[in-house]
Amino acid sequence: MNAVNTFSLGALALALVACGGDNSSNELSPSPAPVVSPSAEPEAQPSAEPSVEPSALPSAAPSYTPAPVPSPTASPAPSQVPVESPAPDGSDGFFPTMQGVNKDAWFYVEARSDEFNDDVIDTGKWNHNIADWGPWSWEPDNVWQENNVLKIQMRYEEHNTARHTWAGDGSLKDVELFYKSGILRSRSYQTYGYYEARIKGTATFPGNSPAFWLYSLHADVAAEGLLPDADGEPNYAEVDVVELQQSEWDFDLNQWHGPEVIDMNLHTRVLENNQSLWKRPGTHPELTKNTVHADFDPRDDFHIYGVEVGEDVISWYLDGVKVAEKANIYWYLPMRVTLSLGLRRPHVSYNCAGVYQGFDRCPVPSEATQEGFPTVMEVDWVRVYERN
Ligand SMILES: [Ca+2]
Repeated sequence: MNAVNTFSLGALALALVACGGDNSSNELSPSPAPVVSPSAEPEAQPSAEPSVEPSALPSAAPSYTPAPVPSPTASPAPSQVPVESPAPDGSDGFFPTMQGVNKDAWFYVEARSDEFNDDVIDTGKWNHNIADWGPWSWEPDNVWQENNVLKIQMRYEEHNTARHTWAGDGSLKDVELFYKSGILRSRSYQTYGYYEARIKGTATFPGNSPAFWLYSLHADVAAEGLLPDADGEPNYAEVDVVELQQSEWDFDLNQWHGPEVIDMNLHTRVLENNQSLWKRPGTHPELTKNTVHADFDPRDDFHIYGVEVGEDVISWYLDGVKVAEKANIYWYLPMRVTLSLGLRRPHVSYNCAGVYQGFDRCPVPSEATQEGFPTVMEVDWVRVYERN
């Protein structure tokens, strides 16, 4: 059930991890191939990492190789897209920002939407105090609202944490980490609907990934009576509305992706022969992977990133224009609406050795730097809808 696929390219051994989360399940379950991992809400057990650590944040970082530095020229010229949001102003209600939308078909879901125009986070609606996921260390003070936007910051801060290894004896090790970041997750869940957010990326690239995504918690799946009891049924669902600035490896061009490359992927774990197996972009691209090349640099301006999760089809939108689509085979579980800033190469590796031996992912002390940090992503609003 390993999410790590190893591609050998001559002398280059690039371990491509679909999207970072996969390994998480291992972190709590050191034993080989757990069936359905016993899971707990992260905040319920602060000492433990989530059994199914979602993946959007950690993403497909090719693990450590002599990294060609992404050429600055790869970034397209600043976008010509108007900064002005094409979204409705709210005077007659909010509707999905999609071309040709039928307003009669949708209603706005206040419980999972926010304009972020107040000075404080609505903690009745959102949880921003979530237990750490290994090298992704969440701190509530890295998330705040200011000037009508939500800000999520990643900062350089050396700290130590105790983590269970997932390979070998599963022992608890005290390890040094270098960055702390922030996350905001809805307290309620939804499955089908339209989800969109107006986001500006971080100035720093590469090294971090602003993400807007939906993922299922074990407790919610259980509460809905949707835990799998037959082969082919999922026990985890994740829809990445968008992951920006991931800087993954382009196998066609033999270089790292520039900041204009946007990922809109799916992740799931499906019961097969009594094992819960990952299906992710690295292993199942036809099922889960969308790579979109924008004609703008997401660091320069706000843009609207959206997805419609339908019963048969999942469709992704960029500034109201449909840019990708997948069949919806497994994504029918309840999911939480999430915004976060995840660590990326060169600050995280999937080839862990030395003091980090036994972990599926680990920091890279030789690359740790304060330069470029703190760095901040901004979210003007997040709006969620359901079909009438
Ligand atoms: Ca706002």
